[in-house]
Amino acid sequence: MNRLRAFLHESQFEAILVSHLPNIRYLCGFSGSAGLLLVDPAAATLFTDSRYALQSRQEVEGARTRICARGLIRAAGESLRTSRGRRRVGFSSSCVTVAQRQALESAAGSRVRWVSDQGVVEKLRAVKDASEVATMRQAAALISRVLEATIPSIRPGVSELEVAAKIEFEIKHGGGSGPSFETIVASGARSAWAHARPTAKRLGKNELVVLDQGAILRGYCSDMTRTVFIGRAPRKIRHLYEAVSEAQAAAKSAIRPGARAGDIDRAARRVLTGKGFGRYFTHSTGHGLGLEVHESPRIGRREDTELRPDMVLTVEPGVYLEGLGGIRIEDDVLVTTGGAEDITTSPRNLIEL
Ligand SMILES: [Mn+2]
Repeated sequence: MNRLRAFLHESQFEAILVSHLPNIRYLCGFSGSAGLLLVDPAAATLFTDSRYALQSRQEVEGARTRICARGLIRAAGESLRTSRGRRRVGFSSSCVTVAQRQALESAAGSRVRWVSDQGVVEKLRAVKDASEVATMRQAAALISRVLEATIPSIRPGVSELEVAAKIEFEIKHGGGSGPSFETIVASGARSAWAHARPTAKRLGKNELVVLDQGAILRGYCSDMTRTVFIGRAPRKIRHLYEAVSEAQAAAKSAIRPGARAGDIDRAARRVLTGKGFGRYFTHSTGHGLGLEVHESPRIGRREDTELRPDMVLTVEPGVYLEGLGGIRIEDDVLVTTGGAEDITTSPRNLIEL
């Protein structure tokens, strides 16, 4: 909140209306599903509804709470009405719909000028504090244990959905509040779909299986992918796996404070391109991780965000060949003063089952 107020001052905003729920949680601790947080230099007000009267009393710090009976946008907007002068108020242009913007304008009146907040809270969130880093280490350790507990259930005849159910059971059994995204279990030719949903398809012998899973622990996400082979992997699969593994190692060793996000992506891409597999690497190398499973910074080709200590990123190159299948290896990495540290710990070699 203090860092946000410094931004208000520098950017000459009189207030900022925070509407993205993870940003609200980050700033004042509120984890409910309906809220708007108005922050000005002197005070902060959380607008929520009666379902959250008790919860907000327990969770909210650094803001007062207003329980609204007739709509949060209306209450927040009306609180900004002013009879003289103009007020410059920041809002999140990437999270507010056209209809919400119109409702805000009509509640706040024509003297309020709505200006994009430039994603300021997302930028603040990219660098984690010590307690966030500690929680993220635990979320990463949890998903590593979940995979270990799941490996024995990965065998021919078991469906992708059954494996996904086992993963999600283990997440909650291990103390996580749930998966941080829809668990991916994709086998055989389906593993070439980078973002496949698990289906009733049964795992078969001599198939690749991509397992991409994440846990939420006390609000913070982990995200880890491993690829296994059911049977003894043929030479071509081993060769592809080694290439992805080398690309991942190259990306990790490019991570250091001051490096640009695009440098990390290019390090991974260079390895795969050098081996002739560049065109099968169809997504970016990774993304920031925290209260959301995808957050700032993106680790893509054209991203120039400078990496800083205590950012947490995924590093997840992959190759996807139609008919043959896909291979992806993903870890969560903490940017340190000297480079990068893996916080997901499952073995990275090709597991043959
Ligand atoms: Mn990921």
